[in-house]
Amino acid sequence: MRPLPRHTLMFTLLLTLGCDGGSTKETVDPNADADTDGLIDTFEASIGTNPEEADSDGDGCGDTLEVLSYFNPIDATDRPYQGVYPRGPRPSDDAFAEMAAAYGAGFEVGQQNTNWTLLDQFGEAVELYDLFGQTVLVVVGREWCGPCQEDAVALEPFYQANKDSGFVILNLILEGIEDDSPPQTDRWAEGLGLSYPILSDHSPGDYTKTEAALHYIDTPGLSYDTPNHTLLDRELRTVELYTVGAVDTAAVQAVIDKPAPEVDVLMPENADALREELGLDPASWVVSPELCEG
Ligand SMILES: [Ca+2]
Ligand SMILES: [Ca+2]
Ligand SMILES: [Ca+2]
Repeated sequence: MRPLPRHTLMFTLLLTLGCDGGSTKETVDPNADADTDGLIDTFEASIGTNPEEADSDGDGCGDTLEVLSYFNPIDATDRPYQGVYPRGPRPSDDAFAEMAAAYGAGFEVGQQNTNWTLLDQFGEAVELYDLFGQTVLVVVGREWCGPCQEDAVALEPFYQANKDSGFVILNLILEGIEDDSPPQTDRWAEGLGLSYPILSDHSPGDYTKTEAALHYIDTPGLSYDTPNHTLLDRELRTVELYTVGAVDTAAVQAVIDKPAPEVDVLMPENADALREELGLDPASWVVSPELCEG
């Protein structure tokens, strides 16, 4: 064996002398997991969860489940719920900002859509940016509008056939069964047998001032026909804006068939083992809310 160079030897000797004063040394276990939830303390520190609390935000869903299924473990309003829709890894805010800078931020064709949030038929918030990685069809309708009902019903089997491939329909409802009345999204979903997100986007007296629907028309500020459709690709860029009438499902299918973009997210090294323990299907983004308490 080759002898160590002298200066290294000296250094080692000094280091040993310096550290060993005869007292008991504290050993730090790199795999320590104080709350025994499967996420080691150092990983929890890196994602901001409490290493001594298995459910950091107290929303009934363990940190491990939330991390593995792309929910926010330090936000109690964000968790798997009754009407949960598949969710994939979400880019960081910085990554979204970079995409917006590269493609332009807005709603015109080719642009990176700006984020928005609306409540669904279960009263849960659906945020556009949580759907990154999926092909999104925004469908705008009104409860009193017959063609809107027919369109929504016609889209259900297409949604069922493609939702596991990363496709989601966001059905924005502007008005209820009477002109300018608030929509009842649960009534719309149940009455028509729809399983995709139905979002209330009501703006009393002026539907050109809605939260999201007003972005998906070609001439902002003007009235819009329903049903209308806007197609977003898996990076949430507008592919086709405001088409009125029946959906061209072949065009939608072509976008669905494109692969999902890669996203850098922090995952624990033992993610596969933890998924198996929790009964999560690694090939699917769907997570059962029954895995949470309450
Ligand atoms: Ca832990
Ligand atoms: Ca939680
Ligand atoms: Ca949470």
